Amino acid sequence: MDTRARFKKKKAAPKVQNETARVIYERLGDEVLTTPARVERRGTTPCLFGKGGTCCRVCNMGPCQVVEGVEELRGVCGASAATVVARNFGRMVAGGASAHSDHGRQVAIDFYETVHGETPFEVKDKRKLRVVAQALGVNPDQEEQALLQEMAEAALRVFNQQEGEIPLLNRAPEKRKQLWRELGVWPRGVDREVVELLHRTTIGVDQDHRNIFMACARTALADGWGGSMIATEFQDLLFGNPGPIKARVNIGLSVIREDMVNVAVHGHEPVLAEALAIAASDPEIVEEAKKVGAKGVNLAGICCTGNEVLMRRGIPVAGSFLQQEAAIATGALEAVVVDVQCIMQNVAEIARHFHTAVITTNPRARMEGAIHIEFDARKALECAKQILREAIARFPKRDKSRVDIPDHSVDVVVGFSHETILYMLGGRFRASYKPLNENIINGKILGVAAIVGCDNFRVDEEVHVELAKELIANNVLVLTTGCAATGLGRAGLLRPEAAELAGDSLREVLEAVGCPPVLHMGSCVDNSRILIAATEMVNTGGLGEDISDLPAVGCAPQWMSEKAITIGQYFVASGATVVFGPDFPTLKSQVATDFLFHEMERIFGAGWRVARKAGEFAAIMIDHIQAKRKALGIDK
Ligand code: CUV
Ligand code: SF4
Repeated sequence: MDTRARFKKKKAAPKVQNETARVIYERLGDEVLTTPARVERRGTTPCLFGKGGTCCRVCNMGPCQVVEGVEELRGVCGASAATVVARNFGRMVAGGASAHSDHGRQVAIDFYETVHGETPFEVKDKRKLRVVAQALGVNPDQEEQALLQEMAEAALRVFNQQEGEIPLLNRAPEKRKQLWRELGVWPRGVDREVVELLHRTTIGVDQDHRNIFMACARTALADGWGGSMIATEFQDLLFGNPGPIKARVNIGLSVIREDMVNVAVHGHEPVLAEALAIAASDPEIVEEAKKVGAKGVNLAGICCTGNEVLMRRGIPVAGSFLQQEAAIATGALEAVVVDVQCIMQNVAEIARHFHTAVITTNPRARMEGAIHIEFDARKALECAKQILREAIARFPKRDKSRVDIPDHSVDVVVGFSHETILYMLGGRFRASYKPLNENIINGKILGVAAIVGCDNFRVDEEVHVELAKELIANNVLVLTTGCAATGLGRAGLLRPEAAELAGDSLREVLEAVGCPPVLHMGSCVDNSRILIAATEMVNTGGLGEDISDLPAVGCAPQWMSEKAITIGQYFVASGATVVFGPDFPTLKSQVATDFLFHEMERIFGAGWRVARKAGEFAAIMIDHIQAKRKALGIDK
């Protein structure tokens, strides 16, 4: 057969994991190269050495492909597969920690500027001030202005401190703290740990995979209990602690409005979205939108920025990571405003085919084909208005014949910060985890599982949904963050009515308080809320003395970003076992993988696992919960 003819043969449409995106892409046809089409072109098998973690390119004698157990296939320098895998893993942990922490640092700077009167924001959540002050080692009993300033400085120190201990880890259970001290993994300062891990993984430095993985634990802890926790807590202080709120997720006519200027906010730092939300209701801006024939300016979120404003303001989420292209391809977005992280370069390519402006706002993240309007919290409203004006100017260019907004959006109830759970599940005891613990002890709730992390164009999105359904059917309460949360929202699992899918005893508990079976706790940095919730469960009593005693488990079934690996590592180092899938970046070294999966279990009381299908995830997670129940003597 003539090869050219084979090439010419029209390919079947690429497989699209997401129903809403599929509908939109279908109409797009071959007009533009979408991410699923790129997946298709590249084929289903990514580079094997890269995938399994045994491709080393940290020096110019390589890159070397290394094969475990074959002496002559070590790296040129003699590096073993375990070393190469650990180094690559370490660089992922450092990358992920740097992302969350650079975000956290920015929040700390915004807070600093705010308490010095330099931004239009103010400290909204005064109730939380004392708690956070104490966690940072700041004396809460002082005059408010002095307290705020001292807290701002203490927050910045979490990043640039060189010696000693990051104070926030003191929030952990006593036993865990002792363990961290004994193991020497209590992080000194975020920046120091990230730099040191990068140093240790260059050529010719740390060549003991165990030692590298312990450094990974230390750096990851600096993220979870440091950078990410600062991001969460100070965002709460500035923009309010999320409480239960009704909203909508997924592309639909109430999310992307036919009669309004639509602006999608995509990325991670809520300060930009908060400023846009304030500016969008400014009478001046509304007036300008009316002049071009729109009713006003409508905001919709994408990725974690979406989760932030969903949790605090009930602003709808148009989509998770998987839907960033689809949102534009509705033809009804005037602008996509981005800051940092998880913004695919292909977004600019899709936007080029529509009237949509891609607006970058952060000096760290520019993109070819985008307009750059730098956002500065000190001039937050001016910047936000300038951005919205850019969007308003595009509205007359919207081609109505190309607008197609599938009406797929779904009701959700979100806002389950640790404090919300405290009040909602607290029942008659008020603000206590006691009823939750009791329901776990008496077996009405089997245990708690977290489904977190990304969605991924190479994975079937149904994994999240099937897994969540199976867990709640087995009376496991599910917590969720990140893009997983958005996916579970699309499937209707964030509605209180979804309690009917839960097992009888879980259902009874949920219906008594009107809670959905899956609790949306926020963005990826808000995984730090899960650390606090877990600690609270330990301190409340009856479920052991450490996080590793809890009948609890985490997972990231569609992980994609390095950030997910860092999150997994800090969960494990904090005592919570995690299951990742559909693959894992160390699998080509049995030696290294054994350390993460088994040795860490002995050291930290928790380990990594890998699974592929929803059923495998559920089996591992439910088994784990049952084993912990047995150890606690509360199995029936
Ligand atoms: Ni930070 S990291 S795809 S947005 S969860 Fe979404 Fe969440 Fe992963 Fe990115
Ligand atoms: Fe190869 Fe060693 Fe250089 Fe890595 S550090 S690229 S294994 S020679």
